[in-house]
Amino acid sequence: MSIVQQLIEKLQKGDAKSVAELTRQAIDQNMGPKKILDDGLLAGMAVVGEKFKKHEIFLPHVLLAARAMYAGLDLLKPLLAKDGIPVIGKVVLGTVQGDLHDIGKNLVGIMLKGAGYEVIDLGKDVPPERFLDAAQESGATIVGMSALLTTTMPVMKQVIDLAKERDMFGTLKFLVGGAPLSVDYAREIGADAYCFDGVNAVECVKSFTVER
Ligand code: B1M
Repeated sequence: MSIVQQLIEKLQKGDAKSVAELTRQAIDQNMGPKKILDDGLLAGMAVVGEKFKKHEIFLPHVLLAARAMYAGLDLLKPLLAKDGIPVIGKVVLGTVQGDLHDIGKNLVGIMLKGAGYEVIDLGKDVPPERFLDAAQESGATIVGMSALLTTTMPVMKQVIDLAKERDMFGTLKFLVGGAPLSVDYAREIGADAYCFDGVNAVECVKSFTVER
């Protein structure tokens, strides 16, 4: 079995130690970091995402797989930068105030980083002004917000309204996601895109499918 196939298998099993070892081996064999990422780690995560969607695996498996992915990604990060994968944009990312669900947001962050974006991850329970301050400080042009609770969804609108007040609305693109959201809700609050998963978030960031 090739190293990338082994990576895909071990990542699915959430075996962080083996994923780190295999990633190290692949690096030592001069496999390019982009190939290790795309054909190994991201391919493994894509299988995990599909299985999770079909209820073939459950949340603890997703968490373990994500941890294994980080074990490999940590080794690749410096090489990816050296390999000249250009930072194609900066994204401020966080779970909105009052909401402690950060697993989906973290997966989105991984996918965006893998696609070449610099991610400024503000964590969870992030107050509205923090999103905008971070964008201003970092020069990011994209703000990504996650919410998993119907009670915290309205915080996204508060962020966008605050951007309008601060005259930042025209210069920022707002990307929203999380299980209770929808395209209609994204439109209603003035967001530029609603994304249903990490892969889709990358596509959304690239194309911004929801029109204002
Ligand atoms: Co809570 N929880 N939870 N929870 N929790 C839900 C969300 C819930 C649906 C469970 C249920 O009742 N069936 C329900 C919400 C109901 C609602 O409002 N609609 C709920 C509740 C009610 C609560 C509490 C209020 C429970 C209580 O205390 N009574 C409480 C609230 C705490 C708070 O946030 N203030 C609570 C707490 C928790 C834990 C802390 C125990 C834990 C979170 C741990 C953590 O995140 N570190 C937790 C969990 C794990 C869940 C479930 C089981 C799983 C969520 C998850 O991580 N899914 C969830 C039930 C469920 O969804 N089946 C539930 C996996 C993750 C990969 O998917 O987050 O959807 P998801 O992310 C996806 C997409 O949505 C999308 O991409 C991701 C990858 O595919 N996406 C984005 C997400 N963000 C995006 C951003 C983007 C783009 C795409 O761009 C920026």
